[in-house]
Amino acid sequence: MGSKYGTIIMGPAGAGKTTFCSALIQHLRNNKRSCFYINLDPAAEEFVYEPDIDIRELITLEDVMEELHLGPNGGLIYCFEFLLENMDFLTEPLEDVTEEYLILIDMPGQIELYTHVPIIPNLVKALNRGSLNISMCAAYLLESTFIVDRAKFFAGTLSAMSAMLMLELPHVNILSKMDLVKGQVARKELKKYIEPDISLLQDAPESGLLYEYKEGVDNGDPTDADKVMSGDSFSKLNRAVGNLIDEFSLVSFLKLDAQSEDSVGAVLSYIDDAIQFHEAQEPREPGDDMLMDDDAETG
Ligand SMILES: Nc1nc2c(ncn2[C@@H]2O[C@H](COP(=O)(O)OP(=O)(O)O)[C@@H](O)[C@H]2O)c(=O)[nH]1
Ligand SMILES: [Mg+2]
Repeated sequence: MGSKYGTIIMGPAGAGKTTFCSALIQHLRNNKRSCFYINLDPAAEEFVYEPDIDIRELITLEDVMEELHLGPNGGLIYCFEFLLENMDFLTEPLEDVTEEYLILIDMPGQIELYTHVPIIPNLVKALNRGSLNISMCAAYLLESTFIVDRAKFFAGTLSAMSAMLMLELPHVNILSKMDLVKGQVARKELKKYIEPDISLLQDAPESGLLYEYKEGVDNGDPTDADKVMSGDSFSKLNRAVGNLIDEFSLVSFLKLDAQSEDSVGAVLSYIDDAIQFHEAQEPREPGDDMLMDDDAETG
């Protein structure tokens, strides 16, 4: 059983990770809970709440790209390899963080980091080693506007699943920016995305998953494309992907609107459950925070 608690917040660029962190910090403050905020995005720009640890004080993507002539993806991988070689930067300040804190780790969005290289698993292992022993869960954000494009949504779901399998941590999937699709998607339709329904991949004429000839653009050779996109093998592939997601029925989503206190609180309660945060807290009486009155019974 760990004595420190945290969550690592992942997902593609622009999914709303940093906004979610800010909303969580605000919510934790409102509920008199402590938080330890770590930024691991070496290209991050601005923060509403100053991070307690900031990778940019160790290394920035800008410097790496300039000095090593690397592109943004290679540069990011370099930053993380550098962090892994200098883990004291992260682990030393964490030694003093106590069990009442929720440690939030705000990650960059490059998808390669989650699906291709074992950098995040190594990072997570380093945070679990020895005296740190952080009980951690992964929160994977996907933005809800993806559901207008089913292919995009399922690609996102697969990347969430890939992160889930690589990390072997309790995992919470989150559909962010729900305010943007509110009123645009029927509840019944939305449910198919919250618990991904493979029929979405099968009867999807408007989804871009079936080939459609468009006037006035270069469609390539329509007979070839037709064969591939509406052919047997393409729908077989779709079915196989759908079944894969279905079999790992672990992929379902919580809905998040970062502007809504209730919504943030609801997602937080799933995270708390996943890391068993409340079980570990000292049992408290309602008056514990007040100074002990001389007359009070101390039992
Ligand atoms: N409408 C809406 N916009 C959001 C929400 N969360 C984030 N955003 C916007 O999405 C953009 C990217 O958010 P950010 O938190 O920086 O994403 P990150 O790259 O995953 O850290 C910003 O312009 C945010 O203001 C939300 O719940 N609703
Ligand atoms: Mg961010």
